[in-house]
Amino acid sequence: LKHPLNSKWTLWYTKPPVDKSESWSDLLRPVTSFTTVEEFWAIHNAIPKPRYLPFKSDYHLFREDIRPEWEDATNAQGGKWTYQFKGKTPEIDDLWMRSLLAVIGETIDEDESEINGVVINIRKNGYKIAIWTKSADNEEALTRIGSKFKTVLKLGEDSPLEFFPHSTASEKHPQPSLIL
Ligand code: M7G
Repeated sequence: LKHPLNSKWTLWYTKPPVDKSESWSDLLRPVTSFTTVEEFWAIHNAIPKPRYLPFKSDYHLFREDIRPEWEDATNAQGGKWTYQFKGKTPEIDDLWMRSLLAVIGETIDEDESEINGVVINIRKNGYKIAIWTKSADNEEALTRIGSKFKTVLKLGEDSPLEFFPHSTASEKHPQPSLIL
């Protein structure tokens, strides 16, 4: 018996650069796609968990036909709710799994089409987990999504989640347009 998900999802991986000649698009690759809960678990159990990934790598899980890039037509008008975990964060694998389940299970938003994907960045100064949305100006929907995402990430009052429109991605010091 297979339990179908509402969408087909693709997992992407960004590998760390070996030298400076490699561009963003050289490093980003689709890994695999799935359409059922059972396929999700088989993949999740087979691939390295975030705490085993090297610095400067990312996982991206996006809905079918959406590339995990600001330039993608479905992302271009959107943005991301993001949180930076400082330091070692031993529970990061669990928080990433909770984020994946919330996104593929569509439990974060009743309007499922608002969420495009979810990303984890492995960086020297800590992990970042972000949910990418289709729009950046629908404050009511974004606030609803952000509050649920805070629960998924187990963030308290003193841990602000920040929303950045992708239109600010190329700025040197982008400022969040919403904070929860
Ligand atoms: P990051 O991985 O979002 O955050 O961006 P970081 O600063 O914590 O590492 C790192 C760099 O990757 C950016 O400065 C861009 O050069 C490149 N990059 C990341 N993203 C998500 C994109 C994207 O969507 N499109 C393009 N063209 N470059 C990107």
